[in-house]
Amino acid sequence: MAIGLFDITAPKERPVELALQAARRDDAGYYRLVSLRVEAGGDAAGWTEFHVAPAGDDAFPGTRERPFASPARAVAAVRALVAAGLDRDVRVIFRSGTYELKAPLVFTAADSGTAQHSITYAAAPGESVVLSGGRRIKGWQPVGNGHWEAELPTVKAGDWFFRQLVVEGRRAVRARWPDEDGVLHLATVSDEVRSFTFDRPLPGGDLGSEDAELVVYQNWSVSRARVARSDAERLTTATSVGWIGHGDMTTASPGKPAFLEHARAFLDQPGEWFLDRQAGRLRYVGKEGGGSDPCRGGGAGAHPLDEDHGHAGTPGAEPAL
Ligand SMILES: [Ca+2]
Repeated sequence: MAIGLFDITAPKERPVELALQAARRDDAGYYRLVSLRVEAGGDAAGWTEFHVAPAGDDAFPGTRERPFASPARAVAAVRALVAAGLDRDVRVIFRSGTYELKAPLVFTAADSGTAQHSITYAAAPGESVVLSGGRRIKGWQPVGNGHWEAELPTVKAGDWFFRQLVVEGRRAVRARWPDEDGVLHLATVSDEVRSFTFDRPLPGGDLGSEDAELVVYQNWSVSRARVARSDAERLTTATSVGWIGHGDMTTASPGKPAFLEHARAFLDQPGEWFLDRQAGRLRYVGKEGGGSDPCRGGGAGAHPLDEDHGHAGTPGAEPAL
């Protein structure tokens, strides 16, 4: 079934905006209207609107002309309306750009709309909005062989550790072995599914102190476990690998493909990275030609906000936005 997308907006000087959002072509060949929105804009039409823009200011009132700067400020403004009792719908409109969050955005019942009035957070029509939990990493230094390093005192202090690095808008590869064009295979697996041998010797000596992980491709899932210790012949993980007790389909077993991830010894391909927790040093292998080094790329962002902020909550307390 064909779906047509339209975005028709009246000129700014006219008070009414018309947006024909989607139309669907039925079997007879007619386009069927899915949703039609006619907006008069903000309070005049019976809803409250807040605007957020990267060039805004949290001291501003959050209007279209004087927008907030941060999503958190908008959430606080909405929360105040909820606390006072909603008497109309609320919309928060984000202008295009990347919003770097200093803390997770957490929504609770205190942010909720009601059965009568909704709360909507949305990008401005046709604009691209990114909410990023990344922290920009600065101070990259070349250390030879096309490698770059950045000192991260917060990592060394034990206050930060991350598993993702974004360079030039793309998720970089945690240093791995074998590289993406190959795998190794499990040869033997202990009864408790924590001790393994492979079809070839392992590099890197004892990987137990490097936050290395064993990744195993199961039949319809991928398992990973922290490496507790290893040598060239045998590797032991901190936990059992797979969904144990569910048969070979989901449990690491001889013959399954696997790879190792995150050790200094695996840094041999452009775009790979490794975070030395003890030293507080992040190392990145620059891409050939130098055009993609993290310095020239405008910095790299690691994403520390992947913690689970879900709330068990009480029944009926989930926010309705
Ligand atoms: Ca590698």
